[in-house]
Amino acid sequence: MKPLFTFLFLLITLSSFGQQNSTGDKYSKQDVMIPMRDGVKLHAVIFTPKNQTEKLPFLMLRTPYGVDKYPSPEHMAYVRDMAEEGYIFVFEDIRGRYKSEGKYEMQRMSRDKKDPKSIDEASDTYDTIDWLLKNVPNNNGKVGEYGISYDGWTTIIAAADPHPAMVAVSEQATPSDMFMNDDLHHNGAFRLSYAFEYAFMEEISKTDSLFRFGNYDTYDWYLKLGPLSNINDKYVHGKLPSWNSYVEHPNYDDFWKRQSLHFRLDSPKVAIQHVSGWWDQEDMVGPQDAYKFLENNDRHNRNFIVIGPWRHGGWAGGDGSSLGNIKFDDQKTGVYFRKEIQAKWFAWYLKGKGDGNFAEAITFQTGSNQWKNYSKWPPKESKVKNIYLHSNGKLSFNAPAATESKPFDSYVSDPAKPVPYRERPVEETYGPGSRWFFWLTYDQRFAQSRADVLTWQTDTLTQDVTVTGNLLAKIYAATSGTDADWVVKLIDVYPQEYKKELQMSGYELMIAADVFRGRFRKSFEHPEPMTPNKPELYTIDLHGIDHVFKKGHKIMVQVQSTWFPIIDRNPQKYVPNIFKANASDYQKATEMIYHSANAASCISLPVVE
Ligand code: PG9
Repeated sequence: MKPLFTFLFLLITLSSFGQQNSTGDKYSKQDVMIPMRDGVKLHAVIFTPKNQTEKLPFLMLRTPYGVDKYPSPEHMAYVRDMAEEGYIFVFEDIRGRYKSEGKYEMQRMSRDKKDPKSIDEASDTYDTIDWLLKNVPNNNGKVGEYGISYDGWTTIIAAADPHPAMVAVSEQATPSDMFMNDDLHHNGAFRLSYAFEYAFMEEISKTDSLFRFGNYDTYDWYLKLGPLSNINDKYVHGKLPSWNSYVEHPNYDDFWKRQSLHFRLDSPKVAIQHVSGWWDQEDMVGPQDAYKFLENNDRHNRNFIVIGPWRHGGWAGGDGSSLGNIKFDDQKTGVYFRKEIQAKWFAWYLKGKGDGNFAEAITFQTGSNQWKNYSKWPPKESKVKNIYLHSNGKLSFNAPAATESKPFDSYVSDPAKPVPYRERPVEETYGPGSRWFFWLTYDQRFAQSRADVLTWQTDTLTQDVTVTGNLLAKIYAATSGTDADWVVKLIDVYPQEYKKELQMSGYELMIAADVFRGRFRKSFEHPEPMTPNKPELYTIDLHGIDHVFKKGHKIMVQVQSTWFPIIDRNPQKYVPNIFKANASDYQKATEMIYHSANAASCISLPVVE
């Protein structure tokens, strides 16, 4: 185990911490221990402006990642604009983490409201707010909360059951359902490297600690690991409660449902802004889902969404004019978000400043590289058009005819040689030199050259194709085994000679991608073996995009059956619980992807014409 000195995402997104210089700081810092209803005390740091001239609202962030490292707010890019405006900033260690007392539970379940001593993140937030209102002088009685990822989740959980003083929140990159999407699984396929490394980081001690792989390329480590049972047998010996839960809950049972936002949100009780990144490698779907759940009951028009061209938390630091290799025509999307969206949101709701005029949905449309406002997300204007797979690697808006030359293409998927999810070396997720943060933007040519990855592409586009809204992949597939994973990627292929930026010529940029674990095709609660060689339809949610495939580019689809080690290897032989599979259960299989007239695989694209 080694301490996490460097690479946790917070340290990156908040990297403009600058030097702490308490005498030069504009805010005074106070360390407090705040009592909760069950007697446990939580640690918080409070920053108050040194030259406070009026009563101010609180802006609060609650985190498992340790608040002692937070400098005076005007030194943090993430909140600098708001620090200039003037708030009382509160950063709190959640229960059981860093200097807070009590027991940590990852994504704690809702409390039993009949028991007055029972607690959860909402009650801890409530008790904190109660204490702040009474103990911090010169507050205006209003509270806002914000935060990214886990801190976004603590925000939305508090907003679902709010203290009356809470008026507005900005949940950013919250996970919504850890079995269906986000950090731990996608459509039931287990996010092995993330789930293991994160559980270790959070649960082996009270402070963040990285697992010591002793192997820079963790692809090798995970492959040599063999069956998943070796995690407990050889390395952590039952010490990680979350890992033990993954093993005990391989299907979509009550454990996952009770944790999911779907089951915890009803209507927006305070003004709520959801913030998401198109290339968020951890919790891309959470805010889109949370917006959707609340939108059904948004009677007071309090539910808003912002989606930009960002990695996980990328809006919190840096100027946001590029992401990995992708440039956005000099548009400083991060600066724009922080100044024009986030700061204005809280200024209006907490201080009554500004015009309170917020578009329901704000997206940064990629490809055209423009900010867009919509009155709903996804907007109604788009019309669904299917783009179909054909023989000979062709992709087109025409459905396959009965004369299609062959009904399917196939490949052999070998669990002993899985397709890496990004080019090796696959560094530790949060380890030194990690390229995890940008992997969704990496060039997919490395995968295209493998025999176990199938590729289809259109002719060169003669006009722009604008796709705005939610995508579905509808893939007819069969396996010679009794279980299989289907990974589907929608890719924007840059021109082979891209004069605008020569080094991007031929670049294959993933615009959307996801995985589906075949055993769950009929039910996520009750998996079933697949029938060998029987083609069946798999409908895979590829989520929202707002992207223009430009004239001169091509649209590509890639399909493969491994994405390792972000997704664990499917043994390809059905076993009741993959966490308990034996080494001998992992078997090669032939996978068939259909493109015939009566099994026409396609991606449904919401096209704007
Ligand atoms: N993606 C992280 C996480 C959030 C919630 C639960 C588990 C992990 C994070 O960045 O905080």
